[in-house]
Amino acid sequence: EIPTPTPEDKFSFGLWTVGWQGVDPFGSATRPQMDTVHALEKLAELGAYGVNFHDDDVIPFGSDDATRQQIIDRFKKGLADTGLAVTTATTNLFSHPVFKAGGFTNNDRDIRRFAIRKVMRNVDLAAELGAKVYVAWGGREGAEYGASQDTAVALDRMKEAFDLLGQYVVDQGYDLRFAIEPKPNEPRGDILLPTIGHALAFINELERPELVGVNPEIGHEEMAGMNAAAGYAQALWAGKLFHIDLNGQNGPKYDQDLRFGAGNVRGAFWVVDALLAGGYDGPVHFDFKPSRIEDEAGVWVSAAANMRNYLILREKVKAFRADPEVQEALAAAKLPELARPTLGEGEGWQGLLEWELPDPEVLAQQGAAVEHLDQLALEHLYGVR
Ligand code: ASC
Ligand code: MN
Ligand code: MN
Ligand code: MN
Repeated sequence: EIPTPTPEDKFSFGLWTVGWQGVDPFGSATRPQMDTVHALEKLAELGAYGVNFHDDDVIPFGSDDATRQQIIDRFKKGLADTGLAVTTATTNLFSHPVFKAGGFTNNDRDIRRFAIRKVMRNVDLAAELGAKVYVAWGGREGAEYGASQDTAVALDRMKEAFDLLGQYVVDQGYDLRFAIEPKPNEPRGDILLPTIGHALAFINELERPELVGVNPEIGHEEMAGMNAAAGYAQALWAGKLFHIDLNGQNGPKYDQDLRFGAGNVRGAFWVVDALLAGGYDGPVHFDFKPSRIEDEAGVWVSAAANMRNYLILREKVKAFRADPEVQEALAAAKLPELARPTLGEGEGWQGLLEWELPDPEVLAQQGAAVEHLDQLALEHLYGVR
C-alpha cells in the first residue's frame, strides 16, 4: 500500500505555495491571506518535514526592524512548536515594482546594490534558522526587447552578485550553498539562465563554483520543451543538484505550477527515477500553486496530494527497477553495455586503430529493443504490473 508521508521523506513546501491567494494576470485574490504559523501547523499535520520561504512571505516588504523582529520571533516559535525545519530560503526580487526590470542585472546600479543587500539580509536569517541551501530564482532578470538588455554584460553583473554572495557566506562562516533556479520565461519575455544547462555553464564561470548549484523546477524545464528527468540527471552527474522544485506542467504554456504528479505524469515518473538513481538526498520540495478556484480545504487536499503522488511514484519506480522482466529488457536494450567504457583498460587511440572494424551494415540491422522496455515502464505506471 501507499505509505503515509513522514518527516524521514524530507518533504518540504514553499510557504508561498499553500499561501498563494490566487492572484493571476487577469484576476485578483480568490483566497484570504494565510497566517504563516497556521500554514506551519497544517503542513506539519500533513507529514511535511520542512519549509522554504521568500523573505517577503514571512516579513512584509518594508517592515521596520522592530516589527520584523516580532514576526521572526513568532515564526521561530511556530517552527519550534511544529518541529518543522527550515530547509531552504530565498529572496523575493520580483514583486515590488523596484525590481520590475530586474534585481542583480537591473541596468540601474542602485537597484542592483539594493537587491544584493536584500539577499544578504535574508541570508543572515536563513543561516540563523538552519537552512543549508539558499535559492535564487531570477524571474525579473531578463528582457522583452533585444536592445534593452546586453546579455553578456548582464551575465557579468549576475556573476558579480553570486561572487559577492559567495564571499559573504564564507566571511560570515555560514554553512550555506546557493541554488540557481532556471526558468525560460514568465514574468519576463525571456529570462537569463533559462535552463539547467545555461545555469550549469554559468556556475563554472564563478569564483567559487563549489558554493553554487541548481534548483530545477519540473514545470520550468517543461515550459522550455526540455526533458526534466534528463536535466535532473545531468545536474546530479555534475554534482550540482542542491535542491529540487517538484510540480506539474502540461507542456510549453504559462507556468502552471500544478501539484506534483498532475500534468505530465510520465515525466514525473522519470524524474523520480532520476532522483533515486542519482542518489538525491536533499529535501523533496514542492513549488506548486493550489488551483485558484479552490477554497482553503482544497489547498490542503492539494498539498497532501503532492506528497502522496511522490510516494506513489517512488513505489512504482522501485517496482519497475526491481522487476526481473525489466532487468532482462534493460539487458536486451544493452543498457549494461553503455556502462562499459568504450576503450579497454589501458587502451588508447592506437588500440582503436588496431581494432578490426566491424561491418556497419551488420551493426545497423540490430533493433534497439526499447519498445518492450518502455511498455513495461508504462504498465507499471498504469498499475497493471
Ligand atoms: C521561487 C521559485 C519560483 C518562484 C515562484 C514565485 O522562489 O522557486 O518558482 O519563486 O514560485 O511565485
Ligand atoms: Mn513554476
Ligand atoms: Mn520554483
Ligand atoms: Mn514557481
